Amino acid sequence: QIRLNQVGFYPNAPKQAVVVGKNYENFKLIDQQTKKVVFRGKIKEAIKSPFSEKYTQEIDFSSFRKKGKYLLSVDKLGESHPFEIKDNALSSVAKAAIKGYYFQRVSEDLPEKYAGKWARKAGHPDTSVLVHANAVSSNRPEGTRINSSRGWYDAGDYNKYIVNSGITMCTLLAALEDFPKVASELELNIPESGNSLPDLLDEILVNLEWMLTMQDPNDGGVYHKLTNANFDGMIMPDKATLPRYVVQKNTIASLDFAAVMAQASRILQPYNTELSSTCLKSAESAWNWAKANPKVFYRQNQNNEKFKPAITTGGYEDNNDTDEWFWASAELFLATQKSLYWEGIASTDVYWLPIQSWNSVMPLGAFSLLKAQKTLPSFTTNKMAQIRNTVLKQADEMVKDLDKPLFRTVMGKTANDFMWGSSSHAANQAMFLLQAFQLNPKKIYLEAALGNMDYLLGRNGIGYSLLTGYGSKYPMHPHHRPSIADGVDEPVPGLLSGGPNPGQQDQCKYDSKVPDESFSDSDCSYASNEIAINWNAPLVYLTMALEHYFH
Ligand code: 9MR
Repeated sequence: QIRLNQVGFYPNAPKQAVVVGKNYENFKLIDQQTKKVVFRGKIKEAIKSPFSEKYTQEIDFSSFRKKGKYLLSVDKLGESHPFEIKDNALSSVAKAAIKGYYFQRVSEDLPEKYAGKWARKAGHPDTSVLVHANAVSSNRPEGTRINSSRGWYDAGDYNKYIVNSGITMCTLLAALEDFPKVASELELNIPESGNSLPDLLDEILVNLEWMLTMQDPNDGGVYHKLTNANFDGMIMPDKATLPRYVVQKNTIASLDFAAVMAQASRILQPYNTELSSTCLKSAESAWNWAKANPKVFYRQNQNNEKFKPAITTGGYEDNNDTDEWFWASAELFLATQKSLYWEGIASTDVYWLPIQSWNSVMPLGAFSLLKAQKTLPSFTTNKMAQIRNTVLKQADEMVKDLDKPLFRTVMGKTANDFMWGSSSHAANQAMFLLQAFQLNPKKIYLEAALGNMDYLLGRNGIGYSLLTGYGSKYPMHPHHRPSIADGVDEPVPGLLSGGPNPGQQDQCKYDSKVPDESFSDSDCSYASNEIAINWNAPLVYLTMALEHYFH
């Protein structure tokens, strides 16, 4: 009943825990080794949940800064999970969250040397992928096969989706750009470790290479996904050998691709000029395709009425392309300084920004523009002021009344925070706050971001650390095919579970319908306990940021 970050606290940062219940009065901090009480304090007054009959009370031991291994003890209740106070308190989490991508690699063996007991054979060579009937073009008639090898599996399934790779790659590239020193210090023990590039970049390149193959070289259009017709069973990747297809080129996929490639061309410049210019060319031709083919949306069911075989895997359908135009415009403008790309920014109102997600990418463009604002020409000044004010105004709104929410976190102020992939929402809120912090270093933005990290590692309504392998209690049965089929008890480590989702869009047994508790640690629960590349990415950004600011 004592909910707290089960991994670690930085000596110089806030330290909070939350007790579920009311009427508790005192807490003690106990040194795990000596069993001595090293700190005592009063527990704060109870707060009633807006979602249920639950009460919570806050414990604050921020002023205790001595490094060591501890647990909290609450009179009449018991002890918490153990945790550490130490420097680089979250570097193990940062490494694991990036290494999670290594475990998602397609088309290559994961030998024991890098993968430990989760070693496995390569799955899905993807060297002979069919162009689906809904994706044919004059240069690639039906039956054409293309090489579209490598990349990462999207999630618990074995398909590869451009739209979702979009936000994922952008977020990881931003982490590399914003925290290069942290990146250079994180050694992941992947096959490329020890080459001249940071391991994070090596890992990013695996998926970048794949993404480049998803563009039709003839016209620049980008396929929506590389997929089976139907989801594979719960088998290991090398046993999954059904035919693979690339499906319909469309505007959203092309713009997401254009944005990532433009951003990559900018960030890769100092590392690999040749790849950087390839990326820029690909970005501009994808943009040109989108200009010539506006409002071509991916509609799986409509396609299935006309084309065979029917495709029933993840849809990633998005009806609104305004944000993708904004994002691609921003990245192409930053990469080329061509004023034609500014038009997409100038013509868009940015008086409000959602928290970024796979289908809501305007913030991604805003974040990149803001970072570059000092170098931008004067005609951008008014618009940039608007974007900056919006980010700061919303960050202020997010951190308001932080002593009121149940777990004293930005995450969970409202029931709407608990959607499919709610963990990524918590991490993305934190990333949003960190952009505000970079604009105006108000402590509260950074501390609120840390609060959401604590949420992810255990200070939450379910008492789980949501990262597999990290903390004392974490999901043991994520909806993740290799974790299910590999015969190893422990799930593949470093994967962020989706988290509480009262939508419960699967057929699993849940113990609660309450928004912040609606979670099922069972592998059938793709709606609350799947993992996904776009969920790990903001966790990577967040942990790298915290390592940067608190070390
Ligand atoms: O993350 C996606 C979530 O926002 C959607 O509500 C959900 C249903 O369409 O799909 C999620 O994405 C899944 C994708 O379609 C297929 N691979 C697994 C993804 C995570 O569950």
